[in-house]
Amino acid sequence: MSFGGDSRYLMTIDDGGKNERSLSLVWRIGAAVVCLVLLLLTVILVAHNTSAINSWDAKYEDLISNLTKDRGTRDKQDKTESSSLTQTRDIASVERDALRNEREALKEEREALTSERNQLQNYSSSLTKDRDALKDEREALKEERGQLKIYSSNMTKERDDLRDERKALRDERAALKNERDQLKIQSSNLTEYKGVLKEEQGAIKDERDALAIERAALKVERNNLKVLTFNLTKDRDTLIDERDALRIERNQLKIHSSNLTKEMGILQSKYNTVALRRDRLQEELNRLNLNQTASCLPGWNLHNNKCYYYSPKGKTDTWENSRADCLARGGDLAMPKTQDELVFVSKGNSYSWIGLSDKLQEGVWQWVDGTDLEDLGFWKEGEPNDQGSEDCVEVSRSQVKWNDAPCRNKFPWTCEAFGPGGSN
Ligand SMILES: [Ca+2]
Ligand SMILES: [Ca+2]
Repeated sequence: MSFGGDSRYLMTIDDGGKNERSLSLVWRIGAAVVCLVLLLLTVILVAHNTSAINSWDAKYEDLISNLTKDRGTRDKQDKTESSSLTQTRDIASVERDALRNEREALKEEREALTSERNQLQNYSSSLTKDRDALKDEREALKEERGQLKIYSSNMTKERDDLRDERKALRDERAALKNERDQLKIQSSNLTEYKGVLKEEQGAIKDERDALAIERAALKVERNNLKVLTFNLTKDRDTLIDERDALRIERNQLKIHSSNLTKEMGILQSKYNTVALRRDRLQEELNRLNLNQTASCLPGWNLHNNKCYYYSPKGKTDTWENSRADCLARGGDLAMPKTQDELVFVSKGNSYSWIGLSDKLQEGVWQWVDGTDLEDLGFWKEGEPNDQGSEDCVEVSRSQVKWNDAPCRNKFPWTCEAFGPGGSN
């Protein structure tokens, strides 16, 4: 079936309506309305064309009538005008032919429109069927709409929930914005603080390096101190041992000192006795000097106003006994304090005890008159050496030098006493 441009469109809709029932109801109704409008317009156009043709026919007949009426009068008036009219008539005839052709064409068109109208009527019948089908579909759609309403209600509720959620999210976003701003401020502060920390870190690194150097130096010092401590510990232990030994020795010396003090008291008493005796003898000697010429007692030898007694040949004794003999003879062991006196004292015997000892205090040499040895004396080379506790002094004739020897040894001895008119 063909209806020109509009007909193809309608056919497309028709075929679509048949094949695709799922198109919307509104679209189908609209298509039906458009088709009806087009049918109405076609009918109106056909009617109008028929009317125009009839009008043209009437006009033409009127014009012929008029021309016929005027032709008699005009033939008489002017042959030239007649020619013009003839031309006009020809033109009118041509126009009439044209109009007739047009009328024929319109007739054909009317027939075509009539045929089209019939086709449209058929199509309308088809559309009526479609409408019924669409009504059924509309009912189905109504039902679907009810379901959609329920769905819409649910969706509305869900939408409200989503709105609430959106509101909550907006609030949360606002809170997050505030938090972000605070974090920005905090970040700025932290950046500044980081700068400060970096500077501080640099300073700490320098300090750490200095401390590392110092620590290395301290380690070396510590090791040195360990060695020193070890040595000092050894020294301390040694000193402790020495101290203990010295304490023992000190205690022994205290006992010895106590004994010596007692002995010194005894000796001091003896000395006082002897001194008293010496004074008496001195007085007697002075008395004798008044009556006699200068001389020593028999057995004594005068030298530089001092009298010396040599022990008899072959007789020997300890230092103490030798001194006791001298004291008994009114003198004491000889005290050769000069080279001249030493020579004189030494020549009496090959060896002789003299009145010098360190019996009271080791190393402190003292004459028997209680005075200390104040000069270097006349010691042999290497003496005094206290070899085997030597506290008493002897001289030899061969060397004319002093030597310390054990007091218990037995030697000859030399005594000394005041000389005539002099003092010891
Ligand atoms: Ca000694
Ligand atoms: Ca000696």
